[in-house]
Formats: sequence, C-alpha cells, structure tokens
Amino acid sequence: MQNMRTKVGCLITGAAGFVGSHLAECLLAMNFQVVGIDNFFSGRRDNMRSFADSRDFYFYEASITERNLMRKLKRWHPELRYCFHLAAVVSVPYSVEHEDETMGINLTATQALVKESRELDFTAFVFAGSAAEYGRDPRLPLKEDYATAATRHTSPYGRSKFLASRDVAQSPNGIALRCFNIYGPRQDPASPYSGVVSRFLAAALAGQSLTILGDGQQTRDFIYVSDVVDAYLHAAGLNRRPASPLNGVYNVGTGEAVSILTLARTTLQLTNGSEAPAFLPERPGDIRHSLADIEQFKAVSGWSPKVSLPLGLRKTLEWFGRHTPPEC
Ligand code: UD2
Repeated sequence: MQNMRTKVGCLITGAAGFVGSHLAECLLAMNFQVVGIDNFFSGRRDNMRSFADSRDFYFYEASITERNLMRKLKRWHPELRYCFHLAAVVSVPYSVEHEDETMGINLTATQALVKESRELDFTAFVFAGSAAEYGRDPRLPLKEDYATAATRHTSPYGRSKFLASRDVAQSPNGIALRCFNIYGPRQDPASPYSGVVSRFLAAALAGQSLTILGDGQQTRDFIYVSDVVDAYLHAAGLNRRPASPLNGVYNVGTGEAVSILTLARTTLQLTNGSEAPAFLPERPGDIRHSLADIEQFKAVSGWSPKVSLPLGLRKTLEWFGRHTPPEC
C-alpha cells in the first residue's frame, strides 16, 4: 500500500490533451502522484479542470523539447518512476506543412526523453504511437510487424511516430502503444485534427447534418478513451501486482471495423437526429480501411477493450450535453 510519503510518481507529457487528461485523472484516482507537462499547443487547460486542484497533481507549462527536462523534473519530484509520453504534434495536415518541426518534436524529443528515462532509472516509458505508423498497408487486420523501415508513410506524422516507436521499443524500459481511432469526452470537435466521432456528435447536437467525406464505406477501428487509459496502465504494469512493465510495440484498438455510414446511423439514432447526412468528396489522402490486430497486446498484458461503440458514443454524448461544444 502506498502511504502519503511514498506515493509513486508518474510523469505525463501532454497532460492537458484529450487522452493525457483522462490518464492523469485515472492515475490520481489510483493514488499516484502525477506530474503533468503541456505547452498548450493543442492541449487545453480546461481538460484538467476536474483534477487541477488535486494535492497530488503538479503541473508545469513546458515543451518536451526543453533540454534535460526529465532530469529537472526528477530533481523536483524524486518519486517519479513512470513516464507516459503523449505530447506530440498530433495533426496530420500540420505535420505535412511543418515536417522539420514534427520530426523535432515527435522523434528527436522522444529519443532524448526515453534516453533520459533510462539514465534516471525510470521503471517504464510508455509512448503514444499511432495507427498512422502502418501507412497504407492493405493487409488487415494490421499486425505489429507490418510496419517496417520500408513502410511508405502518408505523412511526416506517421513516419515520426513509426521511428519514435521503434526507438522506444529498443529501450529496455520502453513500450509503444499504437492506438487506433480514439474517441470520447474532451475530444475537441473544432480542432483541425478532430476525429469523426466528435464532429458527428457536435453536428447532430446542433441539429446540423453530418458530413460524410466520400461514400461512407471506409472503415475505422474506434476505441473509447477509457480503454486506451486502461491499456496505458497495463503497458506500465500498474494494474498488476507486482508491477511488471512490458517492452515492445503493441496495437491498441478493438479489432472491429466500423464504417463511417454505420457510425453516422448510430449517431443519428442516439441523438434522435433526422437530418440526412451530407456527402462531400473524399478527403485527399484518406485511408480506406484501418483495423487493428490486438491479439499480441491482449496475450501479454491481459488487457481487453470493454466499452462497445454504442456505449462509448452514449457516454461521449452525455459529456457533450454537459459541455457546449465549440462551433465546428
Ligand atoms: C486518424 C487520426 C489521425 C491519424 C490518422 C492516421 C483521429 C481523430 N485521427 O485519422 O490523427 O493518426 O488516423 O491514419 O484519430 N470523416 C467524415 N466526416 C467528417 C470527418 C471525417 O466522413 O466530418 C471521415 C474521414 O474522411 C475518414 C474517417 O471519417 O475516412 C475517419 O476520419 P478521422 O479524421 O476521424 O480519422 P482518420 O482515421 O482519418
């Protein structure tokens, strides 16, 4: 049992982000000390509202590109033993326009952090990888070893995440989780990289028609944010006794493909929407199908996704109902 003096510390980069804020909330509820950093490039202070005043939460506005960042934080918080590295350039279009910046943040800064984490004896360094690491691979479901140096990535975002995951996995304390399409409360429908789920829910609640880009037959593997948080805990071994972190690269998804048309229909059912969806041309560079093979991660960690799409959509909808979504 942890007591007040010996709480184990977890560092979360991107703590003000969509997933990072859920992870922070969960770790605080599990009685860990949480040190969060974010530079608010895409994160929002409001995401941390429910736990910002917690006495076990320490927040620093900082960039992950800062030299010796972990060393400094470890000096201030000697309890730090786990790092969840989620801060990144997360917008695919932004990455195309700012390739060097994306590589500097998503790859070079990650390499520096994982190295520092090893030198500082961190038990685990868990990295937010991405389904984008697979590029346009048509072999479905996607298995971890399909992404290789020969993979043709469709954006600097995908390339940077692939190279960073590979380096993280080579560190004895490193785990990279390739998350597929995450959705849930706090996903901002107004941002340029927002996902289709939040866009659909925000539009339906505003009585606007949903916009389907292309024919709607394209499919994605949608995973609810609490299942992703649970995957981070499993990766670090924090919900096993004794804690035994994993090492390597693992997919995190549901293993189920859902078409955008099905998503639109389910959204309309849940919101009692009657507006017919509007069809617009396919998004340039869009991937047709994306589906995770999650067998490896399930086998090594005991994790499995728990929240079905209808349930996850209902929970997200409930949250949207309580928070007026920004214009999208
Ligand atoms: C996901 C990630 C992205 C990157 C990419 C790599 C999210 C939110 N985005 O993009 O960061 O990792 O995978 O492959 O997880 N669509 C509509 N109507 C809308 C919005 C989207 O029909 O209003 C379509 C869109 O054209 C696409 C599908 O919905 O076919 C999913 O779009 P998305 O932006 O939610 O996610 P994705 O998989 O393109």
